[in-house]
Amino acid sequence: MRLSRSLVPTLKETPAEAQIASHRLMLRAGLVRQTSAGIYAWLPAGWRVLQNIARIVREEQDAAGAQEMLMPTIQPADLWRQSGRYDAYGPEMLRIRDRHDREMLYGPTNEEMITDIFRQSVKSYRELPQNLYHIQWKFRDEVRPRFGVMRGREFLMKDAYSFDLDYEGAVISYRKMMLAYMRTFQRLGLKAIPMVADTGPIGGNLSHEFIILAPTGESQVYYDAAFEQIDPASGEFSFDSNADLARCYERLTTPYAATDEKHDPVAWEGVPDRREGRGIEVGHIFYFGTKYSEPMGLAIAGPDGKPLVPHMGSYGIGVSRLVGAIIEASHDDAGIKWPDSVAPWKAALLNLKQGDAACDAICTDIYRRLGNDLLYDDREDRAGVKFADADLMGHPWHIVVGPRGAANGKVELKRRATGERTEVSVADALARIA
Ligand code: 5CA
Repeated sequence: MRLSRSLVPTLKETPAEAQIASHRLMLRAGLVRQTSAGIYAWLPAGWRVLQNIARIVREEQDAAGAQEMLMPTIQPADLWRQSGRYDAYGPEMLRIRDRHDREMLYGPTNEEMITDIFRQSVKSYRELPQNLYHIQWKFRDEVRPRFGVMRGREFLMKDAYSFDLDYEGAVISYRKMMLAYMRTFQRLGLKAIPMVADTGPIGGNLSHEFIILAPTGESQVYYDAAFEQIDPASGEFSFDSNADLARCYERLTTPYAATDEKHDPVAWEGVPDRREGRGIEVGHIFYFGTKYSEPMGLAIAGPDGKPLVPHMGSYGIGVSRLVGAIIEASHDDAGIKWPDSVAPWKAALLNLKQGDAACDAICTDIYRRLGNDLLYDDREDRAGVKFADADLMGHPWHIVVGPRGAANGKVELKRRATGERTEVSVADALARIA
């Protein structure tokens, strides 16, 4: 993309309303603009990041055997009356009436809707287990929306729903999701810790939150330092058999049991190197058995011909919250440092002398080769402005083209994460970025 033709409205000044780094940087780097309290428009750069995160989430859900679908944002109140949650949910639910005076709502989550779809379509135990997910906007009328997209009112969530024949099956589905989550967060450049959690309005009796460490986090967490050595992409972790999954679960949850103060006491004996920190919740998984299937009348034919009520779980990832969380975990005074996997563009191309024949020729050549992966800063601005904006926007690589180097066919390549700079040929620069 050419920056001179793009809506990437960067700000020099720090917006007064933003209290934490990610919120400030998301506004300053032109990723989002607030349109109402807790509701944001995603501008081109922010939307690219959001889509990159969603793609990684999707790939890991698919790898764990979940099926993607799409449910609507607007739901009938009637479904929530059947589960008994319509009144219980309270003022966080945005309730709407249509022109026929029918009660509707903007979905805060989809347990009822997926249970309804499942009960219409699935008749036999032979069709289980299944896990269905979608990546869809949610609305929760939070009392105090704050920290930008971290606690919004409208936000993007990946929510998955598993259906199993019994408790044992449901535990396997739960463990698969736990491993898929660990892999997802690792690919996003984050270290996530599974923490035993309250189930709140979703219900059930087995639940973990996934917390990433950041000083501005809302939860206090304690964890074993050994947790930092875990690599969920290594051969030690696999979905291949139930025994593998049991071992992974064990390894991810004990003796590294990380928790907040609410859940002490915890068995910390034998944990030699206990750490504590603040954390941001980026995901939450629940097993809740027949809490929705039972009252909503979801029953299928079991192996013995008798009706069987499936055991369910649900699994959420805060896709839009992750944009803020990644920035909290990865920035400096100059701006964002995007991990390669989610950056809006792989590289920025800084033409320091627009109109210089050699500079323009090299830039045109690089732009032609990298195209959509590149943000070409072709504005008529001073070099200092271009440097500052590239650091603020946090592109993993900066290709700097100035008249002195260009005359010899050289460019300067900067790695944003480390600040390292080298003078290289165009071919070498392209090879390193690839
Ligand atoms: N039905 C379950 C699992 S699908 C559920 O809704 N779980 S949840 O309430 O914990 O939400 C899942 C994830 O969505 C959270 O871990 C969090 O990362 C994200 N989330 C929740 N509320 C907000 C919000 N107000 N703004 C941004 N993200 C949010």
